[in-house]
Amino acid sequence: MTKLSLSTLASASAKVLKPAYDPASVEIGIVHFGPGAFHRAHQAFYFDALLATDSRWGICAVSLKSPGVRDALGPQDGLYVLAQLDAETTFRVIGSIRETLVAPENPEAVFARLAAPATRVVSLTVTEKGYCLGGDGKLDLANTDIAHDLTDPRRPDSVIGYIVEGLRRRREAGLAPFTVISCDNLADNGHKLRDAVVAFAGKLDTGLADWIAAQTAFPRTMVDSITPATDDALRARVTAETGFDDAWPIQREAFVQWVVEDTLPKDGPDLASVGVTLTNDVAAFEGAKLRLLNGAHSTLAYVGLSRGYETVGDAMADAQLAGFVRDMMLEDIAPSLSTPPGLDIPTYVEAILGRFRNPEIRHLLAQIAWDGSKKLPFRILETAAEAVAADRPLNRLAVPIAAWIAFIAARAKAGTPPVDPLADKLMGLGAACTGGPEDVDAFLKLEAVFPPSLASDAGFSTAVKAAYATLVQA
Ligand code: CS2
Repeated sequence: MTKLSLSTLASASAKVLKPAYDPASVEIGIVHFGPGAFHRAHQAFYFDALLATDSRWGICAVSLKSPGVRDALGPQDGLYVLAQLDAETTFRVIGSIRETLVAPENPEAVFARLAAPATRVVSLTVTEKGYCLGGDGKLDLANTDIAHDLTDPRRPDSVIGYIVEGLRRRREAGLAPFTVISCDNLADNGHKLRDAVVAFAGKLDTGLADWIAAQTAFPRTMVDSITPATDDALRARVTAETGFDDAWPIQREAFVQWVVEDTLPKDGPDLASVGVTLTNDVAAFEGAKLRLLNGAHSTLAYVGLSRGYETVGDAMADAQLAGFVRDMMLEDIAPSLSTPPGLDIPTYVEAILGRFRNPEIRHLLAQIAWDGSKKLPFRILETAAEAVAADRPLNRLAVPIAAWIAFIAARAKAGTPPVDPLADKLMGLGAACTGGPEDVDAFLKLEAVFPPSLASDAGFSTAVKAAYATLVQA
């Protein structure tokens, strides 16, 4: 079997799509933090397409913690296979990642890239928790990584610390700032990131903070493509179909979407030419996707796991659960949305449900259940808060919240902590659960998750308690 690399690329079987450019001759114009599966399935795919016409947009992929990506992709010259799963699956070698760095091993190499004149864009997929925000959506100065980075800004742990030091060096060198593109599922991701970066910089140097606030664009984005984690079945299939031994192939559904606020620099990457939607109304797209798709996903995850299902497909095969999720989307979430131009919500909802049923995809509910304390606020709680304000019913929206509490309680009882930045705290709360309404009261006190105004709303807590009682009995 052939190890995938630049020198073996030409031997790929004819059905494998290959980069339409010479990966060895591209320039690095993008620094990306968090090169996990989603980045490699999504942004790296778009930049791979763009490189066919503009060689300035190779990616330097920076891992903030683990060397896993560098160790896998380094020996294969950054190449990997992307499987796009549909009735007909396509296999494509992605060549846009031209360098892989592990930040803690060599922060200076990261700073050198950030401060290089050719670097015009810094993008991020660091998940919700990577932004180090508190329950109020602002930079959490008590976060351990942030507290560390403020005392040792030349050896940061957080992505915020890297961005600020990178911008500081550019300012010092008389260079324009880079554009910072958040690609995580956070409501209002660009503004939240800008505010966090400016707040951090302000603690070190107010002149720098002012310069960043005045000169740096942080476009808001919506990203979408269902990307199940790599599993052995994918590895075997990639080997069989492509003939390559690839240390870390990636899979996703064929559907892919990227909506970016139209504030990219004029001579920056021409994302529109590769199918990215540039608009001044990202909020509408983002709200629809985050609340409908991700809200439904988290609901399927927590309710589905409590019913013993393993994958999104299994949960969708439960007609009662699939019907519940559709009703929730159409009746409870849709009224909270400002509709993006040209988007028909019922059609969008059916398309999402169809994607969840894609028989080619095995998407583990356990993967979606990760980091619930950071995901639920954007996916469900903002919708619930708006429902409270507008006096709309809460009974269905309360179900994913109750199911999350029941999920944490079950994990605590089993002694298996959830993957969640609040895991310790959640294990304590879960262990104390008795199955009664006081469990809900205890969880609603978590200010990092539930805004006090929502937690103290009697209608909201009553609805969550009613949903919890039903789940616990079931
Ligand atoms: C999922 C998302 O893991 C999760 O929490 O809801 O990753 C989802 O698959 C993507 O946002 C789809 O674009």
